[in-house]
Amino acid sequence: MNIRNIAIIAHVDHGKTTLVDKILHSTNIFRDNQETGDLIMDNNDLERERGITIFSKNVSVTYKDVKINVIDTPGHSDFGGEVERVLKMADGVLLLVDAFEGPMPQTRFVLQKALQLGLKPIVVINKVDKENCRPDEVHDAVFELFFNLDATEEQLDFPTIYGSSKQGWMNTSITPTDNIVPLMDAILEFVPEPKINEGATQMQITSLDYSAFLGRIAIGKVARGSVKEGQNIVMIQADGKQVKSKVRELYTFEALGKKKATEVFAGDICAVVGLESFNIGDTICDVETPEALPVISVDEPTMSMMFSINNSPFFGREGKFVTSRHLRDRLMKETEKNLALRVEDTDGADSFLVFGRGILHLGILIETMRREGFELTVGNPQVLVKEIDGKKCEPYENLVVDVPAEFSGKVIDLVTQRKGEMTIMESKGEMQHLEFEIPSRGLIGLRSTMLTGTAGEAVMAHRLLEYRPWKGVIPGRNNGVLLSKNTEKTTGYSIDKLQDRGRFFVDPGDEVYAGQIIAEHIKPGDLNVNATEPKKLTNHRASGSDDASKAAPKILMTLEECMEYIQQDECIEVTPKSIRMRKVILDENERNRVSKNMKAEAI
Ligand SMILES: Nc1nc2c(ncn2[C@@H]2O[C@H](COP(=O)(O)OP(=O)(O)OP(=O)(O)O)[C@@H](O)[C@H]2O)c(=O)[nH]1
Ligand SMILES: [Mg+2]
Repeated sequence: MNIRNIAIIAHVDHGKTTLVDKILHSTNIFRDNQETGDLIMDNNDLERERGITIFSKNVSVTYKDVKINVIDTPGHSDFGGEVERVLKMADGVLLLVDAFEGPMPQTRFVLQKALQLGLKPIVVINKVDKENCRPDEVHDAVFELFFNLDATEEQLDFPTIYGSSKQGWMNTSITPTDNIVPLMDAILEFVPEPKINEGATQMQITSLDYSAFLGRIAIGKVARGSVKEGQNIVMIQADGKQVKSKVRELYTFEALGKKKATEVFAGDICAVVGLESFNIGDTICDVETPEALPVISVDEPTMSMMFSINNSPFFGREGKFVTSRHLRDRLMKETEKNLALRVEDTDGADSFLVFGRGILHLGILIETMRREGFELTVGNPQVLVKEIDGKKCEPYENLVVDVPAEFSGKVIDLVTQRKGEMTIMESKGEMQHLEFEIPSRGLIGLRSTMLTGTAGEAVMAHRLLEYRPWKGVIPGRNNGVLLSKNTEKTTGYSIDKLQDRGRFFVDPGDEVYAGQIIAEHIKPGDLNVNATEPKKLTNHRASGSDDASKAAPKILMTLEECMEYIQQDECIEVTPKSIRMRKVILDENERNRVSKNMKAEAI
């Protein structure tokens, strides 16, 4: 059978998953009575809630008797390494670009990877239904990007399709149609058939899947020969070590699922069950002639966070898994499938240092763990500093901000305070397009300040550039916090009294403990407050006013917002039901003593 293998790549939110959904629908893979919601591809709970793709996924459709394996990839930069790996299964890519936003930092990254692999992209200018979109300008910008990334003559001669994945149409011009046929035809025309190499079995594992029944499943494209059910094979690992194993079961991708196969030939993508302890990048080989494919580089972590057991006074109230043993086992298990993650033991038996690719990457792990019933404490995220040529270096990122012109001064101000330097400023429709180079440290906590500073109008994206020399002190959070003096239920009476001191993170009636961060101070400096005072009884009857109702609603912060909010001496208590920010040292006197000592040492 004729095969095409394509990966869909783009910046976050440019419409990849929506397009894959439309491809599935248009090829009629659903039975008439089958219920099909939107974004069937983002099928994991967290993906649905956040509306983003976290894991790349394989599906397959048949169009004009050709089997098309489609790989949907995540667009968020924290998962860029995943895209790079799965591109190894593709013989062509659809590069989606939002017809308004144009190329963004992650567009550049994924395109660069595709070009380096010698793939010839089909450019899809998506979302041309959007008001104010600028498909022609965006097309020019994409061409320029290809050019800047040293595309070959052939790659520069890319075909372009315009359309709206949301409305379900694609065309070779911006004139709407009622189907995606022009795109499907372009795939058949421009994506080369996979190379069919005859010879002994060779297949590199580029991705993995889990099944409660089958265990870990290895996914990759058969590069040479074929893989057979029951075949004895050798896996060659990155360090050259060879491990014998056996293909227990074999599957190819069909529609949204997998179909059992007895033999899969070079060029097709398949899933292998039964391999013990494989790693991404291992080559599955014939036993007689084991030959490895080039090693896949796994992305280095850029950020670390301390994970410890929960030691707050509310320990054990809400979670099932609370011991350091639970925590360690869970983290170690995660490293089996979460490639960019690294876990190190520390001097303390209850704490582990976890390294990841960014706030979202680590945040999703923590969120997954709390849903499984874990309680834990996490510290503030730290970027990884490296010594290069004897110099202390830190990661730098390319930051892109699109904002209405009236706010651009404010944005430049905020970024420069955090040691960012502007490299580009141009207008894009009615928006101002700003680009900066900024230490990753400076980005932590920037999003919320930026949104507050621009009335929620700023759209920002960033992507790792490289390590550069350490840029010196970057100011942390401006405001201090209000800390609870005692462990009790807060009262509407006291919160009401404290309203002009800070903006609260808790509601009247919430239980808090001493040392918990219950509000943001309106000024710099921390304040210990009593938020649990009951209303004084007087001889007068209450006038019917309820103090609780006067308090402003609490500020709701997501886990990742909390991660960006806390400072060095603070941490977050995470349980299945609650996320609380607190001081590492809960006792007020102890805290004061330590901070005095620290100040003394600094002098
Ligand atoms: N107006 C318009 N909106 C679209 C179009 N395609 C997708 N969207 C919307 O854009 C948002 C993101 O779409 P997704 O398909 O999830 O984007 P994605 O590229 O898969 O995003 P990640 O997987 O997170 O990188 C959703 O709200 C879609 O409804 C389009 O053609 N026009
Ligand atoms: Mg997606």
